Amino acid sequence: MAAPGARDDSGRGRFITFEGGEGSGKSTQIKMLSERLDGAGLRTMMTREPGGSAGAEIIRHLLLSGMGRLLGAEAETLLFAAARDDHVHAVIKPALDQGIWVLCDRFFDSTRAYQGGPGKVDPAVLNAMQRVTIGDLEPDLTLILDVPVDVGMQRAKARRGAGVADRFEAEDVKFHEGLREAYRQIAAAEPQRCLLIDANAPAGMVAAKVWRAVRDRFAEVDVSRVANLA
Ligand code: Z5A
Repeated sequence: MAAPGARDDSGRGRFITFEGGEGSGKSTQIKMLSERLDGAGLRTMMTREPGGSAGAEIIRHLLLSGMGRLLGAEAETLLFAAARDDHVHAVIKPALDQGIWVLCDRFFDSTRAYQGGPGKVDPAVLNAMQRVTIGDLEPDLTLILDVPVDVGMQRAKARRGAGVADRFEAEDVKFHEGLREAYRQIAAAEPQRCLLIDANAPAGMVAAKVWRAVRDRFAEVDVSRVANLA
């Protein structure tokens, strides 16, 4: 994990994860950050969980269909862990080793928030799975996008249109309130790694906060190369 403002000359890429509830705007912000980092001359890769590798994308399909839920909370959590194991070993670690900055839409904090929060899976089980799947790989920075539940659900509903809600979108307001609280607790417990960002604002304003956080954290980001974006 990077200390604020620290420079890493090892040649390894940085690992930045985005977290938040439904409709918090993670995918939108990852794209905007990726463009800025590319403009600063850094090589970036966008990826997501569950999924991001061939094996994990198959498991994603199962999970979002609701199949995992039928197996029970622990077994569903194991499916997320299996997907993460493949993603970490096949995609994330090799990219970081090549000096690529990996921007990941959800990572282990999603398991902590969804399965450990309203899902009520025992933290000891989550810790054990985390040890097996990611070992000592920790994000250098985790940006948690915070929006009121009704705002997030409204955004997701508008995007979905006439489509059917997936496994997690279909959960009730109480579930999503519990999730928001779980993310707030994660941010409070790990202030060195995590930053809670108020994402209830136009995308451009949120992107400016994200960019500031990334610049403040990583001395390798050369803002002088990014026209109009410093
Ligand atoms: N899950 C889990 O339980 N355990 C785990 O370990 C992991 C995941 C890894 C994956 O869903 C589900 O798996 C997820 C948690 C669970 N469940 N949920 N819900 P997914 O990958 O299909 O979707 P998601 O990760 O939840 O993404 P999302 O919430 O649906 O979207 P988002 O990436 O946060 O937001 P977006 O796509 O950027 O924006 C959503 C819409 O809002 C879109 O139309 C945008 O144009 C609009 N938007 C974005 N930003 C703004 C602002 N600032 N203002 C207004 N409108 C905006």
